[in-house]
Amino acid sequence: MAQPIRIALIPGDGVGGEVLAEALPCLEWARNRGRALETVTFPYGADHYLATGETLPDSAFTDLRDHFDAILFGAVGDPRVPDGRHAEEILLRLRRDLELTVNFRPCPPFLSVARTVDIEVFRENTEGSYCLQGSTEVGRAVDLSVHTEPAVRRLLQAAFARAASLGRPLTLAHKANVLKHGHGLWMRVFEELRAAHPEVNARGMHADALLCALVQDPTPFGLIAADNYLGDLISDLCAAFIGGMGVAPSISFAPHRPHRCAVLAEPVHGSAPDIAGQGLANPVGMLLSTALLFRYLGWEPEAAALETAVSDALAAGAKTRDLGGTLSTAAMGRAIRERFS
Ligand code: GGG
Repeated sequence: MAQPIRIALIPGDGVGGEVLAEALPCLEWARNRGRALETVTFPYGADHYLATGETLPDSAFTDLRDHFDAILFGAVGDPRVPDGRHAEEILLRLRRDLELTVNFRPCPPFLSVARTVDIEVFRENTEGSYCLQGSTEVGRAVDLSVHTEPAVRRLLQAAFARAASLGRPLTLAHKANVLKHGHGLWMRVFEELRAAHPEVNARGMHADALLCALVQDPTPFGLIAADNYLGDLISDLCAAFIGGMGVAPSISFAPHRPHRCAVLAEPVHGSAPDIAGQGLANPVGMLLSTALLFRYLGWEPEAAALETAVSDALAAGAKTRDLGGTLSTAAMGRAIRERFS
């Protein structure tokens, strides 16, 4: 009998627990279809930090790293922790120390609200301006932006491989005209891979011009690769083309698999403390992230069924408040699940 896939559940803060709760019946459904999986829930988030002073203890990190295959994450961020320390030490640490270099943020066409958009953002997930190195002095603040060739190469290789397999264009967002060192490195690796992949229609584009072009007409774009900061901004903009942050999924993975736990799926949205606890959050981003996790695990029928169920539910008019509807988080989850084939 195959060893079960061990999935760690981390609801985190705010609406994280509410949307993650809607993913649990999907895991149960996959199990009932014969997928061997087991789950363990971890308490890390603002409540746990405020009660105990612990963010993510080293023992928990090593347990996640060595004894789990995947993490399904809700969201972090809480106004009671204004410096965001717990968010850094939980989510950003997991991404960094599990070496989850590739953050894949697709905007699937069935979610498009106006024009048909089919963009996939490949965001470097572990370094750049989010490397958490810097200093604040009187009148002077520094945030370092660190780019290493192995991480840049891993991210771009994943993007080129995907572009080649789909036959779709790839754009690198950069500001190498100003950020000569960091983005100069990105350009060098990009040009090398472009030469190695003549079959991919690949180009670099200054990020400011790219944002302008995206807002004017997102339809010609296929895949977009970017560093951590630009990828964060660009993927949120792209989420707006498909219905907003509530519907946008993401999955982060380590293509080089340095540890047993090499994947973390989470919705793009944060903890949304303004609507937390009211049943107003949209579970679609979480459920589509769960579908991405199923696909990563090789469970394609379950991934496709979940995506189809979301697409059908939306097409039938099932909508939470952010999409102009009236359904609660739980009612939206049910409307999707009742369409499972
Ligand atoms: N589910 C995504 C989430 O919780 N985001 C909150 C956050 O702190 N994000 C930082 C980032 O995405 O870089």
